[in-house]
Amino acid sequence: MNKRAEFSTSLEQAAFWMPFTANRQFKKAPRLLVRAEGMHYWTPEGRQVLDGTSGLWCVNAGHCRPRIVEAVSRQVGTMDFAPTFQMGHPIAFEFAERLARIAPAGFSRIFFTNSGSESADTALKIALAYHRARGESGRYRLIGRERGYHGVNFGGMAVGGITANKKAYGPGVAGVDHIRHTHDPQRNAFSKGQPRHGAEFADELERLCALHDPSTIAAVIVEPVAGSAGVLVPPVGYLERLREICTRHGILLIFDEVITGFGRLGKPFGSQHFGVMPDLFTTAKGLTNATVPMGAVFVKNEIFEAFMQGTEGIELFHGYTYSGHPVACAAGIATMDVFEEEGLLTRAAGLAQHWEDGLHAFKGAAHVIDVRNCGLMGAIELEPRAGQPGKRAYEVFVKAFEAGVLIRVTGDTIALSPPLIVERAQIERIFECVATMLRSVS
Ligand code: PXG
Ligand code: PLP
Repeated sequence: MNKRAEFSTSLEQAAFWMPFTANRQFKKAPRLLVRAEGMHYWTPEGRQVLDGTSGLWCVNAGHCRPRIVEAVSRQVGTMDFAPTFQMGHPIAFEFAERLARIAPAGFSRIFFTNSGSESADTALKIALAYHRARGESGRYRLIGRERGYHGVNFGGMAVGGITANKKAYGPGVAGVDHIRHTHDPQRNAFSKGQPRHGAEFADELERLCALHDPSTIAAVIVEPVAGSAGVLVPPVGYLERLREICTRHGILLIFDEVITGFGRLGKPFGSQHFGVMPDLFTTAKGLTNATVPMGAVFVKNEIFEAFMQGTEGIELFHGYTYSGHPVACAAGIATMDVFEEEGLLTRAAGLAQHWEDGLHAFKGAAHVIDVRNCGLMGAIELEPRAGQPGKRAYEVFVKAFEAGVLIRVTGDTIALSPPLIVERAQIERIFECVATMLRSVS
């Protein structure tokens, strides 16, 4: 205990190289969390912090849910690990069945990974191998979208479209191109839910088909709602048009549902919310309520079947040591139990209007240049301070944390995504805190 307390006050020489963090800045003035339960975290000093971001968009059922904690403890003491290469354990099969039950019709094949990044790379590899298995190995191009985030591994980074995440790492994967993002503040600022303008941005895919020849394109990957880039909601008709172009040219459409999956938009998956079905979709985060790291790629049955032809042998040369890890599966099954019992995969639908009204009350507030929302995802975009991009929002984040509310900022956008167990009064508290902090920054 003493050791831990000491720890919190002297991090300047800490060994931990922190991810996506200004290490020197953070270690001079650390913000630490040591305990969590339900909607809250606690700091080492015992201060309670309301979680407005589900950790990192992942703790969909709230923190330290006893049922999940117990399932994990039981599994770790029963069988800590067992291989899934040429071996199996029942719990991985059971978890896949559970997932297939809540998946959209026709998606009953599931490949396990350990993160959203691994899910993205896995989905891209399945897409390439699928075409090859069907005699179309000329389909090798992968298309992403500007401002897309598909994790940090080489495949996901390549199709991703956030410049800062790519610029240090060289040319990356060959044969990758991008369509434009859908953000259009001139026409769509302060849209409630899906913006009206911009379905035609999907036509860029048609342009890339003409440029590269569609028979060279394997897959297109997009987030149904772009999360990391600041909650960019697809314009009305946009996803439908992407779907139509992909179908017409035999291109696989991959939805990255790492954030939109597991109830964030008020349906189990974003595809169901928007009524547009991909061919594969990636998940992670909410899959195990983030209790144990895990990801999963959901594959349309026809795609799986294409691999199950010909001579028997390993059909897909791909997998992780921890694909279907028993402790992660135990966490996942217990998570599905909690989701089901509490109706969490659809609970956001009942809160969405209240959420939207509260968020859009920020229109006209100091510094606010746009508000975006979808399900229980929300964004308040601030005017950047001249010559200091991101500074103003970062100050709001620090002050909100000090006042007991955890929010997330990306650039000058405040992103909000509370656990799906959130109560209306807690939603008010989050908005009130943000409003107060907005008034207090220059
Ligand atoms: N795809 C999407 C759509 C994501 O949002 C990943 C893939 C990668 O998942 P892993 O588990 O490898 O991190 C993500 C992750 C943020 C933030 O604040 C978002 C993510 C991760 C960390 C921070 O926007 N998304
Ligand atoms: N590097 C080495 C040397 C390995 O032996 C392995 C797995 O056996 C890996 C990387 C990949 O690790 P993982 O399967 O956990 O992704």
